[in-house]
This record gives sequence, C-alpha cells and structure tokens, in this order.
Amino acid sequence: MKTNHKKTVKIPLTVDQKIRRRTFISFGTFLALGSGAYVGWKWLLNAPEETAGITGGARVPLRRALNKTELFFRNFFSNKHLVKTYPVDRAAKNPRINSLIGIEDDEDFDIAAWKLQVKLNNQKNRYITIEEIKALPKTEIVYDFKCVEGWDEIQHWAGVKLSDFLTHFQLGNEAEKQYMGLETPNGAYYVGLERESILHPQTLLAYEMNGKAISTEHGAPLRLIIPVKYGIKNLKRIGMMSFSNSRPKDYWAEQGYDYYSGL
Ligand SMILES: Nc1nc2c(c(=O)[nH]1)N[C@H]1C(S)=C(S)[C@@H](COP(=O)(O)O)O[C@H]1N2
Ligand SMILES: [Mo]
Repeated sequence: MKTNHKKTVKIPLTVDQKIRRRTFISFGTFLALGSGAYVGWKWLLNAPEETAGITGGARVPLRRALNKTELFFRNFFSNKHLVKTYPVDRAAKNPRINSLIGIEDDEDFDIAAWKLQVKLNNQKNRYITIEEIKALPKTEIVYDFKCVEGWDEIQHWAGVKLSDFLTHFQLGNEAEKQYMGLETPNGAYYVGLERESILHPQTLLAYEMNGKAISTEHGAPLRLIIPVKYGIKNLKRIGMMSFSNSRPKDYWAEQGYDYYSGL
C-alpha cells in the first residue's frame, strides 16, 4: 500500500493579506528606525554640554564631531594647495563692507598712534609700526573672498606674507605654537587660527586694497587676509597678536559657528 504523501499546498495570499503584511513590515521598519533615532537623540540630548567658553557650547558628542573635522582637515592640509587666483581686472572696484565689530565701536582709536602689539613667549610685548611692516616684501593676491552669510566677491589685496613677517621679526619660536590669536585694539572682535593656515603662502597681513591704503571700514591700517578661511576669520584692524597651544578665544565660535571655518 502506498502511503499518502501529505502535500503542503501553498495557498496564494490574497491582496488584502499582502497589503497587511507589507504594512506590518514597513511599520516595523519605521518603528525600529524611529526608536533608534529617538534613542540617539536622547543620548545626544542627555549628553553634557561642552564647557562654555571657546566654542558655542554644543553637546559634547556633537562638538567632538565638529572638532574632529578640524583634526581631519589639519591632517590633510597641504601648504602646497593654493586658492584659485584671478586677473586684477576681475576684482570688485567697490568691495562690500560687511561688519564693523571692533571698528565702529571704538571712538578712541588713533590710527597715527597705531602699533601692532605682539605677545612674545617670554610674556613681554613687542610693538611693530606700519612702516616696519611696509618695508618688507609686498605680496598681492586677487581671489574670491567668501563670507559664511552666503556672498562672495573677487577682491584685490596686498601686504606682507604672514610667514615672511614671522621670519623677519624673529617670531619663529612663537609660531611653533599650534595657534595664533588676533584681536582688534579694543578687544571687541577676536579670532583664533591654527598654525597651518597662518603659515599658508597666501595668508597676508594686508595694508592695501585695489592698490591703495585700506579704508577704515575694510580694516586700516592692517588686517588679516586668509584665503583658506571664510570671511569671519579675516580680522580687520589688527591690534594684538598672540600665540598659544590651546585654542584662542574666537568671537563667532562662541556664538556656535565652526571654530575651524576653513574652505
Ligand atoms: N574687526 C572686524 N573684523 C572683521 C569683521 C568684524 O565685524 N570686525 N567681520 C568679519 C566678516 S564676517 C567678514 S565677511 C569680513 C568682511 O570684510 P569686509 O568688510 O572688508 O568685506 O570681515 C571680517 N573681519
Ligand atoms: Mo562674514
């Protein structure tokens, strides 16, 4: 006698069942991803705030990720990579004026008495006049200046290469430090910059724009032109220069902007 093989018959799912199954799967996926995101968000939210001060106080893991971008770019940064330059006739004739912190709020400023204050490693100060700076080799650049607020403009600047300035004034030991801090004479606007960017061959202490002395609004008598950074780091009217191995205070980083602000 032959045994009867039990046949398992696959009954096709009805359309209704198919829909229900798909709904179940997609709802399950939604639930899994959703709760994952929620847990992640909770983790970030419960994470302690970064110590206030240098940066705008994001949650520690988030700030850590932002600081990692600085490390990443610093490691891959090459001083041989140059920002694109343009012919002089492409430069804006009346470059825009963006913001005047440390300039319009300083009624006591006397340009004739101005000297650049450099804080040395031995805690002493060195004072350098604009004539001493203008006596150094002049470098010009025409490049696309970019502001984080979303505008850019081709501009023509001239001054001394920051690296030439540091060599000439024997600030080599100071420049060994990881960061440079710059401030306006009244201390109202200030930036911090890492060593690689200050030594970049296109970084200038500028005293001319479009072949003439820089105007007050654009940062007379001396401003920073650092093409590898966004406008926020290009401090106008430099009063004080310092060096350190920890990040100097930075006006916009305190407001939550990226400290590195590189291009
Ligand atoms: N002292 C000082 N420097 C400053 C600023 C400022 O407000 N004060 N603004 C920065 C910003 S956000 C930009 S985009 C550029 C604008 O330079 P400009 O006014 O010469 O175009 O200067 C930078 N340097
Ligand atoms: Mo800016």
